[in-house]
Amino acid sequence: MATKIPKTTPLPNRTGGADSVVLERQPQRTRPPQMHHVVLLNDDFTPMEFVVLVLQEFFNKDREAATQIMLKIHLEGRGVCGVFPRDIAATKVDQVLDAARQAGHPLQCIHEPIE
Ligand code: TYC
Repeated sequence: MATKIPKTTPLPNRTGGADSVVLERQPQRTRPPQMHHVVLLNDDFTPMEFVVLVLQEFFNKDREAATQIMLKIHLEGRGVCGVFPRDIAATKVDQVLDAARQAGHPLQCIHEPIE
């Protein structure tokens, strides 16, 4: 009768022994998505009320916060409306520009990577 030779398949969780295997930690390969600011720019023609409505509709601001942001843009030239991954930021920009053009306002909106 043949003698059975025990199988010694190297397993990651074996400890010790000449045929034991040590797995090295792999460096992290995925990075969190780069975030973008969506920024509204001031102009002399878009009504303040329209900007407030845009901030409420597309950036989920309450009326108070929307008014503060609108005034900051009016006084400083630009203001951040929200922070999103790039694709969502691009969609927000499209939504704002579509709404502004439909209403006949020259409002400008951009997105830019943070840092
Ligand atoms: N400056 C505009 C006005 O006086 C108001 C305004 C605010 C326009 C913010 C654009 O992103 C803007 N009617």
